[in-house]
Amino acid sequence: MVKKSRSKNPQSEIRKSKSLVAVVMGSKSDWDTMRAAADTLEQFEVAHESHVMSAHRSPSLASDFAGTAESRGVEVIIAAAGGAAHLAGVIAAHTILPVLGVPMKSDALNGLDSLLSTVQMPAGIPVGTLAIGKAGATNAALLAIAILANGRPELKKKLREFRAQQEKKIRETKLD
Ligand code: RP5
Repeated sequence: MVKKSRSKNPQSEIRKSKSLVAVVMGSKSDWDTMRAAADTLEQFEVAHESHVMSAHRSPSLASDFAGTAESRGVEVIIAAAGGAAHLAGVIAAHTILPVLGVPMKSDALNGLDSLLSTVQMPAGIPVGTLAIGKAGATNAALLAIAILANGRPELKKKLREFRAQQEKKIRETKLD
């Protein structure tokens, strides 16, 4: 396990001791990038957990994890991998939870291999694929939060505030 993160406020439903979002990645080498997803979830105080598991190197760990995630209270899974990036697809094959895939930037093909491996799922087993690298990691977390926000007004409010802050920054940007 890379990191287990819990929320600070026990009052709220989204901050129960259970993780609502699981972030999984094929290798510890993905963590530098995937930290952006965990940090974003932390910023929104969404209970989450992060683990390393591989579709190729530890296939039974990946399938066991995905097969039990729903019963443990997880509502969205973010899965990141690079190269022949099958992790998100394998996870999605073992659960009906929404799975968001993040292609890692690879040495050989700059992440194009990861992108195509993650995005080109056959009809019937969906993986919502985000951008390559850190932007994808951040956006996977934001999308997970948007999914959770359906039925959680306090999260919806935070998302609106986040968007408003972004817009304010752009509006206030001055060039030399
Ligand atoms: C994938 O292979 C991982 O997701 C990682 O992006 C890539 C390289 O892994 P390491 O060789 O760095 O462990 O499974």
